[in-house]
Amino acid sequence: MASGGSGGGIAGAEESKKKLKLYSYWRSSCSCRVRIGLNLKGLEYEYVPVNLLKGDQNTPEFLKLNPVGYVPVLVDGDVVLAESFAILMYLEEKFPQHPLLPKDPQRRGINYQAANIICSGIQPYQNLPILKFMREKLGPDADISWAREHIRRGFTALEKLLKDFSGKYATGDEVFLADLFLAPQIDGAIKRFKVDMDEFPLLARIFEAYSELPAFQDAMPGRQPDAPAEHRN
Ligand SMILES: N[C@@H](CCC(=O)N[C@@H](CS)C(=O)NCC(=O)O)C(=O)O
Repeated sequence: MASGGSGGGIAGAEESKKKLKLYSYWRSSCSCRVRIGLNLKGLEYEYVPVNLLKGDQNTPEFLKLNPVGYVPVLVDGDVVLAESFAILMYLEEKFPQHPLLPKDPQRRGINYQAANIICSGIQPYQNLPILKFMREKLGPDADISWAREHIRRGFTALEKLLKDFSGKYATGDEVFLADLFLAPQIDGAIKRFKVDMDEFPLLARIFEAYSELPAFQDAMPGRQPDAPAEHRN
C-alpha cells in the first residue's frame, strides 16, 4: 500500500500531512519488516527512498530523523520513530487491526524471541559497513562466508525454537511478529547470500507459505519503487 503521490489542493495537502511516511531502502530487511506490518494493518503510506549505496542515510537531513543513520524511519505527523521493532510496536498500539502479537503469553514471548534472534543475532552481521569491513580486511569473499555463518547459526536456533509452535506460519496458523522478521531474512539468505535452505526445512516451508500472502509479497525487495530494474519482480 505504498504510494508516491502527495495529492493536490488544500484537501490533498492536509491529507499528505497526516499520511504515514516510511523512509526505506528496497533491499533493507529491516524496512521490509515494517512494510509487511503496514500492509497487514491496511495502512497507506508514502514511500521515501533512502539510497544506502549512495550514502543518503548519512546526510545531515536524514541524521535528524535517525541519528544512527539507519532505515527504516517512520514519520506519523509529529512522531518520528526509528528501529523496526519499536516502529512495529508503535503501529500495533496505535492501529490494533490485524494484531501482530498472539494473546497467549508464551506464544507472544516466542514471537519476541524469534524476532530478536533475527534483529540482534543475524541482521547486524550482514549490514553494509560490516560486509565492507570484512571484504577489506579478509578478502573478496570473506563478507559472504561471514554473513552465511551468522545466518546458519541463527536459522539453526530458529528451527529448534519454532518446532513446537509452528503451524502454517512461524507460531501457528496466523501470521505474527516472528513472520515479519523471518520473511525478509529468509529472502535475503536465499537471494543475496545463497544459503541452502534444505538445511532448514521448517523455515523453508513457512517461507513458501508467505508467497501466498499479498501483504508479504508486496513488501518484498523486488516490488519496491527504488528497486533497480534487474531486481524487479
Ligand atoms: N536495529 C535496526 C537496524 C537497522 C539497520 O541496520 N538498517 C540497515 C538496513 S537493513 C541500514 O540502514 N544500514 C545502513 C548502513 O549500514 O549504512 C532496525 O531493526 O531497524
